[in-house]
Amino acid sequence: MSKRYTITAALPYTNGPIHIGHLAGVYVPADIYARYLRLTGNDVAFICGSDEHGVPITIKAKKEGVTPQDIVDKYHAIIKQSFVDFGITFDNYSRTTAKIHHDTAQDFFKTLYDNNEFVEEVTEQLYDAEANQFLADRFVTGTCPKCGNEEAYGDQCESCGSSLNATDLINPKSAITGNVPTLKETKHWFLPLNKHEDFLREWILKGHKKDWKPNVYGQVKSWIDDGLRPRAVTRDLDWGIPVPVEGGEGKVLYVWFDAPIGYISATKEWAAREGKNWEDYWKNEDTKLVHFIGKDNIVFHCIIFPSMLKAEGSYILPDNVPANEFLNLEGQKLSTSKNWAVWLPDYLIDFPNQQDVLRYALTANAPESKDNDFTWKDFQARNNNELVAIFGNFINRVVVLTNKYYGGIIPTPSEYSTIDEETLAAVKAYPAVISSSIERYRFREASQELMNLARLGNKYLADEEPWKTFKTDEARTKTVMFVALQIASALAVLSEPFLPFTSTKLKGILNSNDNGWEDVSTKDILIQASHQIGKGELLFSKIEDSEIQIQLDKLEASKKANEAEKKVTEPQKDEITFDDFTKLDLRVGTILEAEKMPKTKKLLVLKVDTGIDTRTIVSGIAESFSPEDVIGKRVTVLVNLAPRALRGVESQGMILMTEDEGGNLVFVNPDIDGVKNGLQIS
Ligand code: B3M
Ligand code: ZN
Repeated sequence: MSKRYTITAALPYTNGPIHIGHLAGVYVPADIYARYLRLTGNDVAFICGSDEHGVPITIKAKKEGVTPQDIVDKYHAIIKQSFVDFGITFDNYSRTTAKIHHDTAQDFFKTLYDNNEFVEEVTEQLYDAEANQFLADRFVTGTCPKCGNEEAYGDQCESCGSSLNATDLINPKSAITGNVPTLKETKHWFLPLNKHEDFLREWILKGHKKDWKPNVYGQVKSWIDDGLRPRAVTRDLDWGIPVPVEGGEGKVLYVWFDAPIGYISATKEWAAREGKNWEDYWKNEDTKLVHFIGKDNIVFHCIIFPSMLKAEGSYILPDNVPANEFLNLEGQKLSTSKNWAVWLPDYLIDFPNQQDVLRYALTANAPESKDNDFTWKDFQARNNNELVAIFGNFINRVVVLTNKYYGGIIPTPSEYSTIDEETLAAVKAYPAVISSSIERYRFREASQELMNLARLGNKYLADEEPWKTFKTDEARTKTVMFVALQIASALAVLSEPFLPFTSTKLKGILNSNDNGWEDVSTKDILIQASHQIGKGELLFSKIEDSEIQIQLDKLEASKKANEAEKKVTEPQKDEITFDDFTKLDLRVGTILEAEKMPKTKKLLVLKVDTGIDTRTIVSGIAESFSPEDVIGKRVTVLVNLAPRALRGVESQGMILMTEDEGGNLVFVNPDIDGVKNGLQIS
């Protein structure tokens, strides 16, 4: 029986592209769920949009010397397009700078204000006198009072997920100037969460939400048990939605007050476009509201937003909030600021038309109950050992043999054998098996069940060996190929939520697109005898080590850049006199010969023409340069350094070197062509 669903996916901040952590945590599972619900005949509103307010955007704008609007316009377009290219099927992807959102958020605030749902209070807030700026949210960092994380923000600790007031932070520091903030009085409107504690306890803890994932239920329970406090829902900022009441001048709505309302405004925008009634999706008790988010957003979607909806009084509440944990990358936390990420736009360029490979790898390895790690090796293995070797291999054999034996015309089967009956019965069970996993938000499990169906197909062919019986038993071969084509047709349907691009390709190859999800379990025949299928194409191609190495090299370069960035500039050494300096005899020279010092990793033995003489100099550059690299190089030589014996070789001087951003050694080069060796540098 068809039901109505409003599915929301966390609104990404528009201060950078989408990366694999966002995809694994939120957008791929949400898209699998939305596709599945549509496939099974439900009325779905799949809603998202850009979260364009908030401090991170103003910090980035300041850093780049542009306006916040420039930043959000840039990244809204990049993010929106990358979702389309990756096959994330939002019914509407809106943005919170849209007028419909400003109006919706201000109306929402005004309703709560008029109903006295806020506490209006003048309190002392953190202030940075030098920046002339109140410090809230990411404008201030400090130690989390709950878990001791020293990089907690003014509104939230990403380590333990706690929502904080800036004044809770221990040893707060301004993110603008680094100064220690002072306190300054200012008026804000507070949502008294403590007033909603009984409702939240009743709604969530009194058994209603036992079907929420343990990681979500556990976090929410601990917050409620710790006692809820009023939360400021306005800010002294100039980027955001103006507070629409008397005394709100110069103040904006707190980004986490306005952003969740973005789900509502985006639904309104979509409903108006589609001629639907948006209230069916937000105010009808028959509608199931599901929020897909990462674990750092649990408090906002399970405590704050439901309290807002409850206080407003006319909205439904979320049925489930299946938050995922975090995805790490090659054993390290994903980080936008450190460029330690796999960015979706880059992936789409590096792996063209391989969206499904990443969708599958991220789903099969999703951080559904605990943080998990993405490695390029696992990505390669999922592709080569499962998508190519199991799913693709089965389809390829079925299509090639049908074309080879019957010119692509599906043969008429004879009587089924027991194994045929059992195999077809097993196929019919898969829609329910996969549905059960999806409906419990277990997408990893669901994706493996899909792969099991492909395994079933491979086993059937391997056991029945039509390539052998073709010569001896025509009738049997036709039956086996007919059954195998039913399995292929089932895969074309059931793969759609997980591998949408592959499903479309496979339906094209089979020249069949008229089976629905339920048909796989109810129809005896999914694809008819005498039906003409296509020639076929490889659904997946092997990913070579060299392609993975390119990605690993990219990450290595990021790591080096981060190390270089972290590299503090050495403080100046003790002062010397001019006389001291004149003691240094620096000359232009040329490296004539070079060889590795035996049994050492770092040393090259060089023959250097200093213009005075040709001398031996031992230099610790072998890890950055091969001997061939340096022969003929013009160098700066300190020639009057006392000779030193290194591994039995006397080194008579020093070649001047430094390090580049990536931490690689570079020559301090006299970049003056034609300068004779021996000329002094002073
Ligand atoms: N913009 C995403 C984040 O915290 C945040 C989600 C808003 S959903 C209403 O990374
Ligand atoms: Zn914490």
